Amino acid sequence: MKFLILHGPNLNLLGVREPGVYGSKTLADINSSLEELAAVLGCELSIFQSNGEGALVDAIQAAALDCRGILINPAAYTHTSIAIRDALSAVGLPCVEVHLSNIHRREEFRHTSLVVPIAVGQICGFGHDSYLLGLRALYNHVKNR
Ligand code: CA2
Repeated sequence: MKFLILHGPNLNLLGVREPGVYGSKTLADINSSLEELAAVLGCELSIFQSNGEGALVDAIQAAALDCRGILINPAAYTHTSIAIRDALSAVGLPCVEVHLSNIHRREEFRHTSLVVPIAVGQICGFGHDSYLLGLRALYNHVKNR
């Protein structure tokens, strides 16, 4: 069972810039924790980060070939991207949206997600644990359906 892990724009800067907002863990640290959890669960991951909307759409489309679900932190595209939402909707794979921060207690423009209406669910506010909780939730959802 393989899952696509997608990180959106600027998440490559995690741990490098603004550690006060998003924590000191790097994206590589988060990816290692996800790989460790995947080994425990017995699933495989394909991990991709891009700052480009089109590249994220391409990765979502390609996931239809060999993945059973998508774990995505669309970052700022959460609040703006109809293209990412349409791609997720088109491939029809179960999708879990995650965020490091609690987007609902931040600026009003972060309260809306264009992705969550077509996702299985959303996990936010737990720092890098949001990703681990999200992977467990996605795995359980796919296994039990
Ligand atoms: O809390 C999250 O995970 C977000 O998806 C992070 C996005 C933000 O636009 C969303 O509203 C919530 C921003 C990611 C930017 O990451 C940075 C990391 C280090 C330094 C600067 C930006």
